[in-house]
Amino acid sequence: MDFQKAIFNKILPIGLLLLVTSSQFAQKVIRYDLYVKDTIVNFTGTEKRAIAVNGQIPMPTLVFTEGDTAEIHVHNQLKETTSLHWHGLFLPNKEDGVPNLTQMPIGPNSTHIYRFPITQNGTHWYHSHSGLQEQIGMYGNFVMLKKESDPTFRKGIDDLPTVPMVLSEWTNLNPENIHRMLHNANDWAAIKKNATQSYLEAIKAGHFKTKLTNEWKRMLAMDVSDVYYDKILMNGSPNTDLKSIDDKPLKAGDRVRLRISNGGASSYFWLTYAGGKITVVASDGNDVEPIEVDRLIIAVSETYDIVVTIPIENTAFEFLVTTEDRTKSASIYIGNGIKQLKSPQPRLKYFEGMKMMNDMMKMNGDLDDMGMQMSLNQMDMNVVMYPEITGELKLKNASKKDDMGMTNDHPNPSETQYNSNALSDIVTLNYAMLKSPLKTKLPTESPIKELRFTLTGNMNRYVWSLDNKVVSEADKILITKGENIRLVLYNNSMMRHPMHLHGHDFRVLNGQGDYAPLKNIIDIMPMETDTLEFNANAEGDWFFHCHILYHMMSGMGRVISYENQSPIL
Ligand SMILES: [Cu+2]
Repeated sequence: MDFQKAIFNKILPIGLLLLVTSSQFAQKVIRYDLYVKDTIVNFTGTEKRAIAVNGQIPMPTLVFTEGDTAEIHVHNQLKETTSLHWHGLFLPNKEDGVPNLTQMPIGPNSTHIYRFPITQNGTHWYHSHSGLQEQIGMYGNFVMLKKESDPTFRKGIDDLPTVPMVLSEWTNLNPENIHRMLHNANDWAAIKKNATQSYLEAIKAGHFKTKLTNEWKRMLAMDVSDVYYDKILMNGSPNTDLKSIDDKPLKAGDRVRLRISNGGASSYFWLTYAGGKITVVASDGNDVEPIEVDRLIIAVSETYDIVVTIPIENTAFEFLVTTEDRTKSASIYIGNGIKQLKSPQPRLKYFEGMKMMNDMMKMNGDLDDMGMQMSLNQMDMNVVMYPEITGELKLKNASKKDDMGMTNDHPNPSETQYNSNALSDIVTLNYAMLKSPLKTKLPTESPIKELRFTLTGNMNRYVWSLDNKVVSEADKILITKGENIRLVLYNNSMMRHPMHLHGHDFRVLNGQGDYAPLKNIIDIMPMETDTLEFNANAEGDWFFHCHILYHMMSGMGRVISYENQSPIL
């Protein structure tokens, strides 16, 4: 009795305190109603079917503050089922929005309510997880604001004028046809992009032998992306002016924070700015120590928060978004006055890339083990194709040495040969440069479970998988609550893959020790190995998959499932 009384006395004041605080900072329920409906768009002079939410593409930006409760009513006015996934969010598994895994699909003419507490802050996004709907409009930004009272609130960053921005692509082709054509190994996309490596072009460019070798290895024309797109969109438009934020005109000296999500289905984008350096302040919704770069690539489904400055008066500076294959771009002009353009990213030198791929491939089409550990996007094999980087010359010199039969101290390509930061004055962001401002160490007392996956695939048949199995052929990956999971991912395919884990952030082991950055997407280039860690702290069935839409639809993923949990469906 005395014991209970003691507790009661102790609890009482705390209870009163809670009462006071809850009246001061009442938990707000923020409700959004989203109407998902067929629409007709015209981005290219041709009318095409798309899906709009509340009449717009992209879907509306949803804004919350950490501590709110989100209540999102999804009204499906399509003739087909739909779903919405809240990318990068920590939430109860049943709210995760993966049809037939965490919920039943939302049927036509029905409403589904998602309700979950907002327990984090940062730039995230949301999209349909049903079929190929993401390709035709179902993507939008999802912003969770940090409270000013938050000890991690960064003055000069978290209080800057801010613009949410979702990048995407538009194709006039029906995505179902794209998917079919990719499986038919038709090189229509390359033809349209004028990047086809025909014999004639090969001879002209003096690379006939390279082309022949390629054919012999049964390689298709090499390409850095799968799909041809008609337009690149920033917040739904290829060209926009940003003259003011919250009705305040932008002027010289102003710093602007862009919350950028890559909502594209299969495109990577280079980000460059005509007004100088780009300061990266967050990735995948997690703060990083500010870092200045000249350019960065944003992988499919990643988010970056960046800060740019308007350096001089009466000028609008181009912020340029260019597809990785450099065939298309979109721009936003930041500021007021004469437009200062960013020089376009020069066209890729495909033959240089093809020749290099040849050198790296064995006769059976597998990649050669280059005898060095590649990871974290530090060595970009595409560097030989970037005219703006001086890499080509050094590579030529290296191979000349070999041709002359001279002893080579470094039989394998050296790190510098593919490191754009070592080869030029341009600073390119890579994952090793990201550092969390806070320690991200996992609980030390937890047991470690290591899971290894090889990213596998075949460009000719367009089959993408993990360990040569697609998700439907593979068992769920069982983990136990409380364990520390270490994921070691090796990419043994010819394409890069942005791997995404639902419901958790992982630490990227990138040499920053206790300050390893937290992300929920890791882009893995060919031949790279990356190691990720997370604490298993959220029960449920969580999808782990490549976020290139057509790779995911081909089966490149797994379900990571907590043991001994009660089934959801
Ligand atoms: Cu992929």
